[in-house]
Amino acid sequence: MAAVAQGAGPAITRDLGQADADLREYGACIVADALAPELLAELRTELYRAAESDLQRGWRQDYGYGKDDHVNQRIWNLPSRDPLFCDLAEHPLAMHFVKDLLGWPALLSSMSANITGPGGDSMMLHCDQGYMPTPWDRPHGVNVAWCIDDFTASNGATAYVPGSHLWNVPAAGEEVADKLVPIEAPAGSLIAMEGRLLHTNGPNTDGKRRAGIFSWYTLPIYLPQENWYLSLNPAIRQFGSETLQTLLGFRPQVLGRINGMDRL
Ligand SMILES: O=C(O)CCC(=O)C(=O)O
Repeated sequence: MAAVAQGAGPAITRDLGQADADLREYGACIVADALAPELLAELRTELYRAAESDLQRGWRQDYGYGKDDHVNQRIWNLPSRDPLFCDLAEHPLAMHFVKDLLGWPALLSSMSANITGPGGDSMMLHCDQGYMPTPWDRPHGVNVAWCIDDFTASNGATAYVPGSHLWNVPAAGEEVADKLVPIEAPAGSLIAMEGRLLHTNGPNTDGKRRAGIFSWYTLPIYLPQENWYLSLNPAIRQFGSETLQTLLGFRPQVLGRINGMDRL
């Protein structure tokens, strides 16, 4: 990745009205202290436990989104790893941005962690709704990212092109590399990125891992990226809240009906 631009883009805020405005202007917003310290600590413990378990069992996965990188570790299907991640999927702040940008009902398309490791490279510059048919004139999804570690310019922080959501293009090449801005935010912050925003993660050059959790929500007309019907821990079907069942596609509305009905 080329040198990153500094100083552009929204400031971190605690004001949700400001965050909503930033999301519309820049395609991203950053909310400070979104996670209470105790919850952040628990999430961090569970996430790194899952990462370690995958490493030890040989279940480790990389995901360079079009690039061959074997340093960054991806952990998919987080709701099945621990109920804490289910709570995070329906966290009031996440639901705020989902309802604001997409309306309701919406689907949780995937929920995964990206742990950038020392020496890890950036993934391909992309926008999350890049697989959805164009032309676009609105977001069809929103990615709610949770900073589990501090995000810094040297440890692989998410980097994005401010305002690129308004270009309405699925991808861009190296010509935009000098417009990339790293999102520097302390652990416990939330970053919301609307689906058309061009972004990636930065290279990690500082010797420590950086974990972020990425909850990708879409309009309820798209097949989810994670096949919840096959991969979800059944306990979540049994005990999950109504909001969670809706997000996971188990509360049919217009689509996904059973013999034409919205209940079994
Ligand atoms: O790890 C990051 O900072 C970015 C991850 C990302 O771009 C994605 O999951 O779509």
